[in-house]
Amino acid sequence: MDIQAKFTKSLEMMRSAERILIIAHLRPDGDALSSVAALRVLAITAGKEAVGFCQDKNQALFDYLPGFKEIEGDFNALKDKFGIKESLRDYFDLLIVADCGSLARTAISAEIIEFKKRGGNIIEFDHHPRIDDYADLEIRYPELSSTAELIYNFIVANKLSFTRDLADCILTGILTDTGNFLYPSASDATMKAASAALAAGAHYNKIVSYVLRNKDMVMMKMWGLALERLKLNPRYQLAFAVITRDDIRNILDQDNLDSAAESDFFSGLAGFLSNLSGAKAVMLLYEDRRGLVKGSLRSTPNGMLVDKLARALGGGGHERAAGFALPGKLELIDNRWMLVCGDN
Ligand SMILES: [Mn+2]
Repeated sequence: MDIQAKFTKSLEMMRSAERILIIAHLRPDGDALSSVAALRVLAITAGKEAVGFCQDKNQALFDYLPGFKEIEGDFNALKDKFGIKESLRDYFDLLIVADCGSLARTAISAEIIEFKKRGGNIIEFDHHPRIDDYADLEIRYPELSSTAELIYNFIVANKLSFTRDLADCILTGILTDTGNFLYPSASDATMKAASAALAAGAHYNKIVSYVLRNKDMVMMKMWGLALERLKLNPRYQLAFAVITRDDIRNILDQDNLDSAAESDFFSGLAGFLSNLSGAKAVMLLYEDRRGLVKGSLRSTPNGMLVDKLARALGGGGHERAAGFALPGKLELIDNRWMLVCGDN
């Protein structure tokens, strides 16, 4: 199915539903909250009952988004409110999952699988690479900057009215996931979506200041550590930073967090590091919780193209943003970081 057909079909599915639950990832960021807020506005405009949900939503983040207060942040409270005893299917007939990457990041994967078993429909809107395959209609475009940009494309493709409320959502999601247009994920199409949002009256100053301000504490600490570790290899003009499993555990322990959301902390970090002058590319290396060493490569402006290096290491990506994952560990040997590959 091509993209236009997917957008048409998803709108048809929304229109033929009655009660829609819209879910984004736990500990939601600006793109997750904006996606839920925008889809909720679109569903309500289509005459539907629409409920938004993000587990552990922070009440202070992005509170200007339309319907922000109505987005549920606690699954048990949501169940009580809608009298859900056995399954989400007791009340809802359509689920829309946005910006989640994996099913686990919804915080309610078992409930979603149960909903599907009982004949409920699921649409997925996402810009992360696919991890789980469960949606009846999957609209996934990893090349897009943000789920908000994807929803903007949905609005345009279906010729829906792009109101000021929707424009606030779209601009918030784009600015969050591109670090205010600093990361290479911001393409010319991203800029066009953002400028359409401005033309539709999005509150630019307010949104920029929220996006700059609302950095999560754990994310700040990870970024601080990466900046402290940043080194430049003068021979290749390659800057790099190394974060080990122990480092990550230390930071997560201080804030009592499990590691489910840690990929969020690193998304954007390599892009931010690529602002370093004097380097042609940056490489962020970290040990993930499954025993993989992950490498994120970003080209600096006028820098080297990084996709070849990523591919040589078994990964892939674009010329200016690429990555790889290898089983192994990062070890400091004779004051040099080595990637020691495992045999699994
Ligand atoms: Mn996102």
